[in-house]
Amino acid sequence: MIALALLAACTTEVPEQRTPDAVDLLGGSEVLLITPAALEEAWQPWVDWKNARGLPTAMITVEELDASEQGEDLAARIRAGLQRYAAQGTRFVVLGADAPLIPTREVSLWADAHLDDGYLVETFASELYYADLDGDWDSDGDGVYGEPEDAMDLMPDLVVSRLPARSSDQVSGFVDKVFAYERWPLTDYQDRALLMGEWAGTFSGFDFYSSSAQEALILPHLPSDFEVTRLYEQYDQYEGALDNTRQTQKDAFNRGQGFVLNFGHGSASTLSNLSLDDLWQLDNTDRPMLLATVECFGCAFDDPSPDHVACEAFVLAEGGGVAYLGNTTYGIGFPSLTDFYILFVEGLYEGLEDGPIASTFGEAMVDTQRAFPTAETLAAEGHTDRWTQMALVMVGDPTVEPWLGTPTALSLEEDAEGCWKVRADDQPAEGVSVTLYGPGEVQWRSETGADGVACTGTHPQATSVTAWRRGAVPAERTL
Ligand SMILES: [Ca+2]
Ligand SMILES: [Ca+2]
Ligand SMILES: [Ca+2]
Repeated sequence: MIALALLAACTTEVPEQRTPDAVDLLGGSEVLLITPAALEEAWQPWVDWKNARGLPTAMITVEELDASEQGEDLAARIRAGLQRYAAQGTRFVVLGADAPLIPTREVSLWADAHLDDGYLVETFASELYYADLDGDWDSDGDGVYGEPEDAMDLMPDLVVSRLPARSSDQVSGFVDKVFAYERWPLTDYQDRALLMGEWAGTFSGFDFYSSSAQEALILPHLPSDFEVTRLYEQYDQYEGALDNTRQTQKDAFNRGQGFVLNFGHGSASTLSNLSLDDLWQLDNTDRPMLLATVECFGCAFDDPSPDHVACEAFVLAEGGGVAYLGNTTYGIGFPSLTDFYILFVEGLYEGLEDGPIASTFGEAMVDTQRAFPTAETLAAEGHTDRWTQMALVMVGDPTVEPWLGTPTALSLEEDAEGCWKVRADDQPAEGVSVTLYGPGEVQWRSETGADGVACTGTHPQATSVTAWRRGAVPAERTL
């Protein structure tokens, strides 16, 4: 079933002077969730919530795309469907299951990563296949995708993330965690950040520690009022930093953090010093996190072993987080990923190149993928930018909005008939999106003016009204 969320085209009850407030969302959904039919029911509360809070979200099954699209295999048919949806306005895609329930596209690549013992050569899963919709990823038809002689531009056209779930229980647990992040959040942890650093490698005879990059290149971009925990191997060189151990990492994760950035080594079965068991047992259930890392293989979600890999445990555990950005293969920490993450963090908290701050975690990733390489470095065989672009992967919910500080709380009450009054800290709240939703479709969405009032008209079918604004705990009423 495709649950397309479309606004009713007209309504007579909206006072005339209010109609320009209404946001025109006709023409398609902004978010497309692709799921195996077996997980569709578990995903429905997530789809309902995103629509209710004003983000038009549609769901389609893998089986439907398989039957309706053309292509050499299932991955190609899914990509053909994405090209069609993108043309209709879709910006975000969630691949709602683990591989191979939703297949991967394997690419073969080498990179000159300045190793003493040669080049990196790997075949790995690249989710960029679903995000870069231009051209043909195997234009020479030799069955090897993503080669320099194939014809894609390697610039993402969609924000793509995957929830590597294999069961309805895993999807339901994840949806609960998204609700804990953005629907009913505790408000005591959003202004915390965690930076982790360790010995990175030896370059030209010198030992290099990534704490120096965290201190000089990342820390200055974080909001000055954030409470930043710094876990470094060379902690004694930085005032206030702590030793980067399994125990200090566990403690910092269990407290809950708004944002975590790890410049360190990794594997499919570890997240820095934390084992898979540690990840499954994290108890920050009510304080879900956003995490980004340079680690090698931390998100090799296509690993065929029956165990989930580290990034999967992070998003599927009761604790952990709602989004993870990392690598499906080797991560090239220096220079490409360091360049990437300097811009990524700048985009999150200050805005890239004096532009607006990133709206969502997913857009922060894609905006940075568009900014950090050039067309020339992406096209150059063996270039580390090309590798990094194809190895980066996001798991979890790409539409979550990074918290910029402690949330305010919204309140919502009916004003005149068909109009809603929204307050934040007892003051009229401007620029709040007010959405009437249900059953199965958005009935109307409007935005509050300076008086804190938004008029939606009356829609007898609607089952909920939700007030949503970045940085605030949303307010909901059942109708
Ligand atoms: Ca090829
Ligand atoms: Ca492209
Ligand atoms: Ca997997």
